[in-house]
Amino acid sequence: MTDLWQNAMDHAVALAKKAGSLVRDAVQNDMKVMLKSSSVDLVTKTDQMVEQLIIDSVKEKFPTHSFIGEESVAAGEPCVLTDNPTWIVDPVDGTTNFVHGYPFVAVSIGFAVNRKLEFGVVYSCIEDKMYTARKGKGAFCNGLLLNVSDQKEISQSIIATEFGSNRDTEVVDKIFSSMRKILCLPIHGIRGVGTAATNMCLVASGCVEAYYEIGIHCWDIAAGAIIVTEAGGVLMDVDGTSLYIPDST
Ligand code: LIP
Repeated sequence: MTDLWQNAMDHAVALAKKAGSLVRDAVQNDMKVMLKSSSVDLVTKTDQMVEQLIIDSVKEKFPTHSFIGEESVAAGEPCVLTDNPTWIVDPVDGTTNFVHGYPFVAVSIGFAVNRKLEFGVVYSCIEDKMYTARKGKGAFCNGLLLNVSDQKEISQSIIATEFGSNRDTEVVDKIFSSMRKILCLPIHGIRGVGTAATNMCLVASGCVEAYYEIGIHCWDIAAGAIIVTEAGGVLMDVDGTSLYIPDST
């Protein structure tokens, strides 16, 4: 049986590579930093240009497909996941890192059909690490098979999280109180590379036992989600129920 979506996945990998090289070239040069929801929620011309490049290419090759992109939604496009084949894209995941030249920036491309993820591509473009996963066919980093950690003891674990872009003191207090509770379990350590997609790929790689973040969006996690599950991991909402990507739109 021909793999219906392999052609789309191959195109996603090629797009991620092309977008990643544009991001690498622009790091620290694209200093036209704009603000979104707060003074620390940054966006640049590169975010917008990369997303438009991906949209134009997808529209040309797959004209009937739908698109959810971080910057399109920020510009007022609807963020609704339907049964239609849908590309869920964060063009520059880790924009703050990008602006500062902090070397973890990812192009994240998820793809869903009938609201189920079919493949995910996360290109950590400064590291030149291409993470990919196709439903039922495993997860890979530069072609090498990925498996999540087999560590069963949280006290022997590293947990990843991020601080997000909300600086309301009550939100910050909640973030730190959660981190304090987890750190004092105890655990070996808390890490975060500044991009949700890359944090999820580190879980899939087995070097981080878990990643959590409150207030994340579907474009941040769609590609990473299938990379984690294809590496043997699980997705969970804060109440312990399984995470359903459309709920995070
Ligand atoms: C980022 C996420 C990160 C979160 C940041 C930001 P962006 O995505 O990857 O996990 O903590 O606030 O949302 O905005 O760089 O694409």
